[in-house]
Amino acid sequence: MTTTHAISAQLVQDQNAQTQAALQSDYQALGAKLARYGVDIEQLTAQAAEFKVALPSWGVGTGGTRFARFPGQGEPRTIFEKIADCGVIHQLSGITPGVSLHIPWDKPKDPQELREYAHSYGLYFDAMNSNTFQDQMGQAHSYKFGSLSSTDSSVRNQAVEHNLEVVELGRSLGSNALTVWVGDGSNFPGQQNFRRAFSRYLASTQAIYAGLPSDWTMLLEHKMYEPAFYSTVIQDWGSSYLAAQEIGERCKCLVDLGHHAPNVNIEMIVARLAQFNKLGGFHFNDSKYGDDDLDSGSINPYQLFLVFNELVDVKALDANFAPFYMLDQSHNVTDPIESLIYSAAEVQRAYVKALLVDRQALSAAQDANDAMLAQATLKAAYNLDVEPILQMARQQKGAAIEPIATYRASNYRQQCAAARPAEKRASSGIV
Ligand code: PSV
Ligand code: MN
Repeated sequence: MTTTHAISAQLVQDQNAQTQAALQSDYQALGAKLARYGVDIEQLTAQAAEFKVALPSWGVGTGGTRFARFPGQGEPRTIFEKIADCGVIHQLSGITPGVSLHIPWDKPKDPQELREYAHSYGLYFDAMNSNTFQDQMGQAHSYKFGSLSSTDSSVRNQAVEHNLEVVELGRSLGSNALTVWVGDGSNFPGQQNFRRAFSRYLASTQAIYAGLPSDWTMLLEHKMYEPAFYSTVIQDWGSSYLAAQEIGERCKCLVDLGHHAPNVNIEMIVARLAQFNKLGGFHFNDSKYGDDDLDSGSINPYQLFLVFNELVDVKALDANFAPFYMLDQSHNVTDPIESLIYSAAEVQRAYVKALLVDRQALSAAQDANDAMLAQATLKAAYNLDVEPILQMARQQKGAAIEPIATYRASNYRQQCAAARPAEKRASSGIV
């Protein structure tokens, strides 16, 4: 099947032609520098080119807060338009072929049609997300007081059924993972019995797991607060780990970088979960205060690098280690397509820098308790500018050397503004 490109391949080529000479010279200079350290730049470029991070379907529309949403122009109105936007992001970045759907937001009438449509853009479906944190029109029971952990068995059954429907749909779309995040929790001390709520959650997730196809993974996403502001049922990685451990081998933990208290050592959580084979996936984003859902790498790129430092370290010991990588961001003031292109590259950058860490030197410094040399070894990799590697990987794939500039030159957003007149929508909300 030939891939549909919303932006003409000729335009990408013409744009690339303008920066090709500069890239060649930067790439050669970096290659020579790396060679002095015994690193082969071609090998790094090949690894950068293989890197993938999935797009959140809900990220291509303008996000909002609980106060307001300020829609952008030409926003996607249907799942097909969202897929077309994801196609553009992948065309220009070259590293986002997976799309993570959220059900019922993205529920298609005809899954086969959607699957083929996505394939035509060179896209496939990554982990499926269920939604039992909102009530939908015509739903029999409300999730106001929780879903999988509700005190009411009819609510719990409805939430389990919904997850099983999402799995069924995901099966027909070619996905192989289910991400479960619930808003269950409490707003007041005493409102909920912690142990009983957790037991009910476990029984419900066990029922979902029992219906999971044998080649699927179930990902449990923890979150410290919001929408519940006193306690949440899967509040932290400890609760998530305990649940995943109870539920079964193919049940793992998903780390959303924004779902922790400020200053928590997330890279250490990553190491802990990976050591016990329970690290299943990521929702990448960045934050300053809470679950801000800001663009990956925009606030603390060093933390992102330290997370990848752990991931690369684990992968060196276990070739089968392959967590699901997804972006989960809310774009309130930027063009979501630009944010997602830029963020995907930031995650890829953190990965490539982590590949550059001299692991032997780090290990030796650690064993010798040489704190200065250990941290300097990490910084030596982090401080290298690997942009030419990312650019070369994109160019080799026919993606854009300068993806944001190429996107702007294409006028894709202006075309969408004309083709997708704004619809009347609620003015607040998370997405
Ligand atoms: C919750 O904050 C979350 O991180 C979950 O992954 C949801 O599925 C997503 O955001 C969108 O609401
Ligand atoms: Mn998330």
